[in-house]
Amino acid sequence: MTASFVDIKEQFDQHFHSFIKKRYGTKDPLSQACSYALEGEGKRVRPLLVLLSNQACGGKITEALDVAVAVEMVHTYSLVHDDLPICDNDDLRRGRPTVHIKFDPATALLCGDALLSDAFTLLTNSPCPQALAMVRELSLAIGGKGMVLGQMMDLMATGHAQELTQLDMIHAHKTGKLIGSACALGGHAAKASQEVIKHLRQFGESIGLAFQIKDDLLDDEIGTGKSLGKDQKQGKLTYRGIMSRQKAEHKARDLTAQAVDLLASLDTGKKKPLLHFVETLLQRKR
Ligand code: GRG
Repeated sequence: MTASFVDIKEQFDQHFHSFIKKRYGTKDPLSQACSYALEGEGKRVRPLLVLLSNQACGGKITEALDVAVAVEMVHTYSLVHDDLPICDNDDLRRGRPTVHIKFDPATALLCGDALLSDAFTLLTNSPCPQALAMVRELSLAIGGKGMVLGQMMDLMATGHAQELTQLDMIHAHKTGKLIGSACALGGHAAKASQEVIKHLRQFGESIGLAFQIKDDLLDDEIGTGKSLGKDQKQGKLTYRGIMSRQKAEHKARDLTAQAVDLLASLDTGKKKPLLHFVETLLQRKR
């Protein structure tokens, strides 16, 4: 039977909170910081994409829950580090003080490091050889050829004249790679074929770019939970900075349609909650 989005979200939340309690439930400052960072009210887009992609391939949710948690830990690490005074210097994240404000910058740095490493420990809970393939999938997506490279490209571009191809390249790495790997990891956990995993990765990368465009559109509106319009104020390249609202919305819609086409070979009923979720990402208000 195909589980609904609400069922999957409930199962993830339950698993996630019991993991946090078990792993970071002690009173030491590092565990407290990790627990605080993970418990912030995020949208959980990436872990839900793991679980929905896994279901779209006919996988069992019980075999993908730890994988989904690992992906949210990596995402959280990136936010904790990105908020630090040496990077974006943000004091608000997910509607409350950032980790370095609540604790201190050194603790925030170590909290990000711990979340990143612990995420890989969790991936190795999967049976071999999937565990190895998953470690490779995630590390390639977030390292020096993936998300971190995207962050570096963003830093180098800040304050300079910018164009669309450069912006696409930055966000394809900074946002798209992790989201692409989240979808691919759902396929790995379901023991899908290499061909299906490749299509899921490309699907997620396109969705990731569409997600970033939507994020930029929301950045000049109220209620995203981060400092309002901060990217634009810092001289950062944004889609809204170089194209009209209408064009940006059109681009996000085109990318999503292209992504959906990549999943043509998957069972219509099983992929329905995934496609519905992707549509809600385009319509989201935060
Ligand atoms: C090593 C110092 C150092 C920094 C690395 C790689 C990196 C930090 C940062 C890149 C991550 C980043 C901030 C990407 C932007 C992508 C994005 C749209 C983030 C917000 O994601 P949401 O909206 O957030 O899913 P929630 O809070 O809902 O999970």
